[in-house]
Order: sequence, then structure tokens, then C-alpha cells
Amino acid sequence: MYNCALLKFKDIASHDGHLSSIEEKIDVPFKIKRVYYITGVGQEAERGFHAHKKLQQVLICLNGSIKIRIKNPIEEETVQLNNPATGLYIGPLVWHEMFDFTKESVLLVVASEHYAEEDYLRDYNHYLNESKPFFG
Ligand code: T46
Repeated sequence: MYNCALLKFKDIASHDGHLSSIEEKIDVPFKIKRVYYITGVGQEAERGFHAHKKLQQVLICLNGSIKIRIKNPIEEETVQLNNPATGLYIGPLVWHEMFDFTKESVLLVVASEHYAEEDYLRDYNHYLNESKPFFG
């Protein structure tokens, strides 16, 4: 789907557990300026409901499972993240909604830019207007 991709990270497994690493410009296609994580989300809660103008991010579910609905004016898909060695790349102008967080789920996000509220498109009609030139 436009500006989205599933990324596989190395998974170094031993009888003592798993280790994955994420290196900028190698495992993710950008320089990492920010890392944040989301925890303690109730099972009925829904987050996101926005797109970004410039920000690139990779979402990784470190524990439990989370669903992400990704959409643009012409396509829509739902991705379930439940593997710490898998990341969902989300580039600019992708509307995303996170839901069905399981109890104890942990969402880690690596991002290409510092936090900037002006980069958010939080109103869906505004998003449709901004993205029109890209989707015809
Ligand atoms: C995204 C999805 C996947 C900060 O102060 N610094 C930060 O780095 C972030 C990410 C958020 N905030 C503040 C902004 C809001 O006052 O934390 C509050 C909650 O943010 P928001 O409602 O945007 O959270 P989500 O879970 O809807 O979205 C977050 C990211 O904000 C967003 O970029 O793509 O996770």
C-alpha cells in the first residue's frame, strides 16, 4: 500500500530468548530522531486517527498484539502486529488508526523527526484535501 511496508528485523534466537536490533538507514529507511512507546492501553481504546505531513515512522509491537488500520483516499488495509521482529513502516500522508490492543501490549515507535504537532493532520476532511494532489 502507498507509503507503507512490513519490515522484518533480524531475530537472534537462543534458548535464553530473542534479540532484535534496529539500525538507522539499515533496518529502517531513515535517520532516527525520536523513539516513543505506548503502554497501558485499554482493550476498548482506539488511538491515532491522523496522518503526518512529513514524518516517517516504524511501529513495532514488543508484547501482545495491536491492529493498525492504514488508509488513504483510495486504499484501506488492516495490519495486525504481534511480533517484535516485524515493523510497520508508515510514511507521510497515510491515515492510521490503532485498535484492539491486547492487555499488556507495548507499541514501540521509531520516528524520523522530533515531535511537532504542526506535522499532524488530525481532521479527516482536512487530510482528504491535503492528500488530493497525490491521489488524484
Ligand atoms: C502516531 C501514532 C502511531 C508528545 O508530546 N510527544 C511525542 O513524541 C508524541 C508521539 C506525542 N506527544 C503528545 C501529543 C499528545 O498530547 O502526547 C499526546 C498523545 O499523542 P497522540 O494523541 O498523537 O497519540 P496517538 O497514540 O494517537 O499517536 C501516536 C503519535 O502521536 C503519532 O505520531 O503516528 O502514535
